[in-house]
Amino acid sequence: MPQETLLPESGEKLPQNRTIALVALGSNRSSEEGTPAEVVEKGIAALAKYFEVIRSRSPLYQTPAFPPGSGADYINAAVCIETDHPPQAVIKLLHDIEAQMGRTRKTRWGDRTLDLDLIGFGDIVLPDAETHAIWRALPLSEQMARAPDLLILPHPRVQERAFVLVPLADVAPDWEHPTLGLSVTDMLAALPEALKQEVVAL
Ligand code: PH2
Ligand code: MG
Ligand code: MG
Repeated sequence: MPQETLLPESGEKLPQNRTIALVALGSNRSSEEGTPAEVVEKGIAALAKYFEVIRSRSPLYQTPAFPPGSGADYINAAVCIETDHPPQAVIKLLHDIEAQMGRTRKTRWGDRTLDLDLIGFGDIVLPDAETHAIWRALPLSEQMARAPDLLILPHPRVQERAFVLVPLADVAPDWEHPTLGLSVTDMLAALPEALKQEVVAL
């Protein structure tokens, strides 16, 4: 697909409408595109190409698959972007980049070539605070059984995942979760030490 069609309005500069978007990257399967580390680097390069401003990127981290025993170790990273585009357009672009890296979206929670998750988008809460709280409280078994067909922001699991919060703390330590009222630093501090120590910088 020609890049120009992905975000036709990407030439626009609307700094007053700019929002911070936080993107988490993960890969635990080699493909024609390369090893997980190479694919995550390619994913970051693709983000840098398509978005107006990349504020910062984290190093790569090696992390055990969650849930424990569910597969090979992941390579995870995070990127902080400034964008003029609405979250739906950003999600579409993330899916386009995943597809370019050979991801087929057949098995949820299965091994993946490249997973790009939109973790936060400024202080936006989607679809609404009440539905968001329900998703956040969902037990693991139900999370895995029910695929959200709507965009939920912030990502309903961000506060639980060391493999997301450790890289996020490199790029946006002060970003505040709009319904929990906690910064990335706060959420990371609340996680058990043992979980954080499993996230190892390469
Ligand atoms: N992503 C998942 C499921 N499990 N585990 C780790 N360590 N890192 C991930 O990015 C990850 C996972 C679903 O997207
Ligand atoms: Mg994911
Ligand atoms: Mg995903």
